[in-house]
Amino acid sequence: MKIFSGIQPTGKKHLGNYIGAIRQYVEGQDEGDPAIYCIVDLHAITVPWDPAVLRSNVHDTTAILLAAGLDPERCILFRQSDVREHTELTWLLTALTAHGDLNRMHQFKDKSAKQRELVSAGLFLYPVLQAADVLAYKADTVPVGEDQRQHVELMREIARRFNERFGPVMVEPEHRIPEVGARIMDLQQPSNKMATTGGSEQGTVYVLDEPAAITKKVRSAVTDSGTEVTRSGEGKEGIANLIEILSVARGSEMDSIEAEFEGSGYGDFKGAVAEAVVDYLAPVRERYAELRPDEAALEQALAAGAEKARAIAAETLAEVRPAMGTGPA
Ligand code: AQP
Repeated sequence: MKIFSGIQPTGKKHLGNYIGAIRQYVEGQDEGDPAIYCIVDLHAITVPWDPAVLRSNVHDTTAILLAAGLDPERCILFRQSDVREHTELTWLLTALTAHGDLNRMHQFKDKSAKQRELVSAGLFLYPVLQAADVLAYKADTVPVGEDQRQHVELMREIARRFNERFGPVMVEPEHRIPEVGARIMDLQQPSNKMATTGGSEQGTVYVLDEPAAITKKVRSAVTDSGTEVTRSGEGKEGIANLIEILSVARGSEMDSIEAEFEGSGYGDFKGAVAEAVVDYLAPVRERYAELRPDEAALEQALAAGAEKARAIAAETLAEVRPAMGTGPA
């Protein structure tokens, strides 16, 4: 099975990114043949950015992924802009993508509504670049959080359209969305997903947060006026989110967590969640501190990954160009 997933170099990755995506990447590296993970710096320039910060954020994200357990010997980890085939394939795929479909993408609607200055054409084409990322490797599995479901559906549609028109070159990828933790919510606004943009600082747990900060954020999470640690019932979004987080952090079933905290009140429960999240993220934070200073080593890992990635993507493009009639026959 070929696995592909991309992650934005937004520097401060949060618990939602970790539980929804990074955790799956680590698990996928022994299953994937190969497992390919891409730091998508070209996606990051679809909203306002600072060039120096972007470069530094790529290093931050690389170090977080390595600290979380990605091993460049067991997966392919690279920077998107190092493999030019992604941009070429994006343009070729725009010819097969309906403008109306891109207009319907929730992420475009949300992010364009928030832009104060320029709504870039890149933001509109974001899902096509994402389709090119995945289709260039003929990946069959795409581990992502729930928010990316619609984009994976679109890349399947683009792959089908390509194959109908030009022959069976593309593989239609399937998303892999985790059963628990696919949509971690903001701790202060539990009806919104935890997010890099638009979330609340206090409601967002960062992978690199110090234990005291994590504890404070979890302890002040918005819940409800009740006392029951249960996922069912009106207004239980906050508690349900904490149950889900605890379930992943501890590796235990959500039902057994509800049973364990029956009748114990929210204080004890939040204390347990805080402790579990601190323990869950501590090894990553510690390893990150060791890895992040050596930028030459991070660049070396990315360059080696890009070479392996390029070899695969180049083969796909060598099939795509003649099929579409671009370049020499
Ligand atoms: N709240 C979440 N719960 C579970 N999974 C999530 N993901 C994002 N938010 C949650 C998953 O993380 C992966 C990487 O996302 P990205 O590359 O889009 O990174 P980002 O832009 O920094 O993450 P956000 O929070 O989604 O930022 P916004 O909304 O500001 O763009 C993806 O697989 C995603 O599903």
